[in-house]
Amino acid sequence: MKNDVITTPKIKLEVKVERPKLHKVILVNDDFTPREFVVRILKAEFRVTEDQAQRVMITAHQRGSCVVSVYTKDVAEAKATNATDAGRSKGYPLLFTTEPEE
Ligand code: TYC
Repeated sequence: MKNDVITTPKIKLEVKVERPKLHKVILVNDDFTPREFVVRILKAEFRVTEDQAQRVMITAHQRGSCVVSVYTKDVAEAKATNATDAGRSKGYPLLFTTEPEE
């Protein structure tokens, strides 16, 4: 007993928290959806100003697609679906897709 050594266990707990990966919502150009309708949907679903909506719409129109915004996966997918459905309900082929950020 007299030679017993009492040691304190050295246990280090490391907690790693990773930020959830953000997902881009992308507006895809088409030849049929009216420009004003695209702008209206951008403003309603993505809460952007008239100016920002115009710029995103024109960029997609000229380059084929444009990133609208980034959100967590669930929010990005829900917004892309809602915005695409809004076009579909009017008979337009308007399309919003999502993809993870690098
Ligand atoms: N290209 C369409 C037109 O000329 C307008 C448009 C812009 C449609 C962007 C979709 O993602 C889009 N009426």
